[in-house]
Amino acid sequence: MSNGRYTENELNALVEDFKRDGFCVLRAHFSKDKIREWREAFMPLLNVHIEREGHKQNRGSMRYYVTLPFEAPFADTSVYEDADILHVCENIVGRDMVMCQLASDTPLKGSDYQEIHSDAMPLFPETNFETPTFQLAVNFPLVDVTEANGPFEVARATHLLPKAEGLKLIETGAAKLESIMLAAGDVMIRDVRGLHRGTPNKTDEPRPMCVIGYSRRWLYRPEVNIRIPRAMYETLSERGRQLLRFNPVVASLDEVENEEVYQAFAF
Ligand SMILES: O=C(O)CCC(=O)C(=O)O
Repeated sequence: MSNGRYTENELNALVEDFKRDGFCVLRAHFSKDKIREWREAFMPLLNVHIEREGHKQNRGSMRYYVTLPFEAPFADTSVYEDADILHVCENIVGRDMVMCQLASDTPLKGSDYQEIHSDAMPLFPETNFETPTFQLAVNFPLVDVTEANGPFEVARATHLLPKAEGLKLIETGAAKLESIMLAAGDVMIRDVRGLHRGTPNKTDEPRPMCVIGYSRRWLYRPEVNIRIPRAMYETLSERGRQLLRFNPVVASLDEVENEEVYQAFAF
């Protein structure tokens, strides 16, 4: 049960939006100050990533996927244990869900349209069958998204379709890619299979979009994990320990390999 901003009815409506469209949006959910704090901490990390391994262009031209370290300000219970977000997510992927990803996607000037894709491979590729939702991305931008800085585009109600069927709907115009205009503080919860793409950022400012992954407890994505420093682990709440239970606990973040392993991303 949430003790957040929304009533039970409003939360149920968000879950219904999600089930119908493959995503739902919580407007003005985080404070502008919180988002500013994250952005200020994020920009140096993006610069280090670009310096060290930017040549890999891991999400296409001038577009970068960067894992966020599980330390302040990103290891923030007011974000990853947010009552409303957890309520919606639990009602979709189960009370025993896990948090498996804390990262960011950032297009810069020179980025391009990505191919239309899903973020997960089919669970049963030998069949033409898609299951109910098993993996969620909770996305929130660290700047206001505008037409100019590369809005995320998604085709509504493609999350439960085999990819080829979804693509056909888009090709024939029966489904349309829509720009999701999120302001700093807005949050989108989406099924990672909803067909989507990144669009070009034509401005001089990066457009970081954070992603927190929550998934069914049995899902294993070797491309993502959250390394939890031992000292941080000791401070986690009971709910935090439960959510993060399958992630590695490490002595210190200085000792872990920081190279991004999540390179193949479009399924
Ligand atoms: O950042 C975006 O707008 C979309 C990025 C994306 O879909 C991806 O890299 O898989």
